[in-house]
Amino acid sequence: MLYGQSGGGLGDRTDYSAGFAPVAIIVGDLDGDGRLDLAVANHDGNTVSVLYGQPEGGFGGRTDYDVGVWPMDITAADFDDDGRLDLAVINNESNWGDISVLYGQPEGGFGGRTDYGTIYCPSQIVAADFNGDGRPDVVVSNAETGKEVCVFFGQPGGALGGRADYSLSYEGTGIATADFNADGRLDLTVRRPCGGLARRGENVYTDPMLLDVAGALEALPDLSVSGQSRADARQTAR
Ligand SMILES: [Ca+2]
Ligand SMILES: [Ca+2]
Ligand SMILES: [Ca+2]
Ligand SMILES: [Ca+2]
Repeated sequence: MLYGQSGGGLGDRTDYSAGFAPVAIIVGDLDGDGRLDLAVANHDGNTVSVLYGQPEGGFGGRTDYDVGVWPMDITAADFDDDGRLDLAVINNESNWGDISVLYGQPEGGFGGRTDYGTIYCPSQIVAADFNGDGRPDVVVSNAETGKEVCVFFGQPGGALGGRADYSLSYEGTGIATADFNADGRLDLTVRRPCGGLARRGENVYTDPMLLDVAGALEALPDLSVSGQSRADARQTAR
């Protein structure tokens, strides 16, 4: 951690312990005390480390929670609408890819872990309310063979359901959300790897980076829905 200094710039580094092979980190007030906390996904440790912000500054000792095998990315949202942030972690090697959700507990900490099967080899997870029902949803991209994204819609009570898989025409790994067409509904972008750079081998990309916009999961031209029709998927989304 490098803290901002009053005169500008960043101070000397302070190190905090995480688990084995940390790969992803998020910042949020996980215990609701007004101070920012950290949650770290530890790839080889199969854990998440939570470090709480301290009154005097800095972070306290970590608390580790078990997740699936080879966690890759982490996000936070209040999935069960109890006012406490919950954690969602994608695991690369659990059942060929799953999501572990850990719910914030009234007494502090996280529990009630629930795992959901997702697409093969997931690499990134983002939480956002795609269908505008006030409950956070999640979208997952995958690596290596990543020509698809998977969306789960938040259910009453905090579960993830209504899964819909969307295939892409390219290996898309990086995902981000914003209302790109200003219609009041969140859209989804999937980054095409290598962008304008050519890559040698089987997959050679020479086009500029594509920015595909899905108008509330409806309008992405080269997005197709597997396992259900677009109309069904839109209905699911609502
Ligand atoms: Ca806090
Ligand atoms: Ca919660
Ligand atoms: Ca939602
Ligand atoms: Ca939109």
